[in-house]
Amino acid sequence: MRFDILTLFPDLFSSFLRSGVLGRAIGKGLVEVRLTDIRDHAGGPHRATDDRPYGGGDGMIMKPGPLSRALKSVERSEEGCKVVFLTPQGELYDQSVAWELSRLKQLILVCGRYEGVDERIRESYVDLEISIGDYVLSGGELAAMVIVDTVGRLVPGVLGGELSNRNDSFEDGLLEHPHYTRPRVFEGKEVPEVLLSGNHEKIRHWRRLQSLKRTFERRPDLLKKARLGEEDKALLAGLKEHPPHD
Ligand code: 9D3
Repeated sequence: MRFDILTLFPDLFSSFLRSGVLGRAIGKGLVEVRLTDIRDHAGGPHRATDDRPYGGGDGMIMKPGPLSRALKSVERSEEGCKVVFLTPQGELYDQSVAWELSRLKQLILVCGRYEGVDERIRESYVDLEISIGDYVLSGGELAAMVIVDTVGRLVPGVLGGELSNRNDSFEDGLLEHPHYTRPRVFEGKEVPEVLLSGNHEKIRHWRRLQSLKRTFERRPDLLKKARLGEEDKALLAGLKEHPPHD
């Protein structure tokens, strides 16, 4: 899968793209990321990429010319290519959107800066607008990293030896159970007995109950969409009957 990122701050991406799961996927050629510096497509002696808003008001707007030239410079795959604009006004991003995007061959991610982008760019070039959440970023770059990270790990082969997506938190819509590693006693706190029992059926059951408990307590909104089996529903009914208070 290929990502093309259009940005005024390409340097923000370098360590991100070299690190961890994604860095390895790029090294293996499973994921390709190309950066386009929008300023390289700016004209005039000052290479301006922003200008004042028609109608007046505070803040600056990204000029359409440099952005459209940057977009036209990107080599496009014949099929399975979408232009995504990162904006606070976009569709709220979640794991199901990540799965949909992972079916594409190429994503062109447009990062805005300043107060916004000339509306005609959205009308003429943008297929999809995405927001990563209800908080204010300084620009689209962090959102683009979120998209590349989340979609990149869904590309077949990227999560080779690591945890598979099936077992990943959120793939069944629940929060994860608690995790423990050595030592068995840390600052006076013991690892739960059941995890040392060697009884894998009991461990599986305990972990599932912890997952349901945590989701019930912290993110009850997730339970509506979660993929629950009959055993889960029974455990959940028990939790609702006797709410946990530890
Ligand atoms: C002053 C009015 N602001 C609207 C809340 C304007 C504005 C704020 C922040 C315009 C652009 C931005 C920069 N944000 C993004 O480019 C962005 C973003 C975000 O701020 N939150 C969540 N998702 C995203 S995706 C891109």
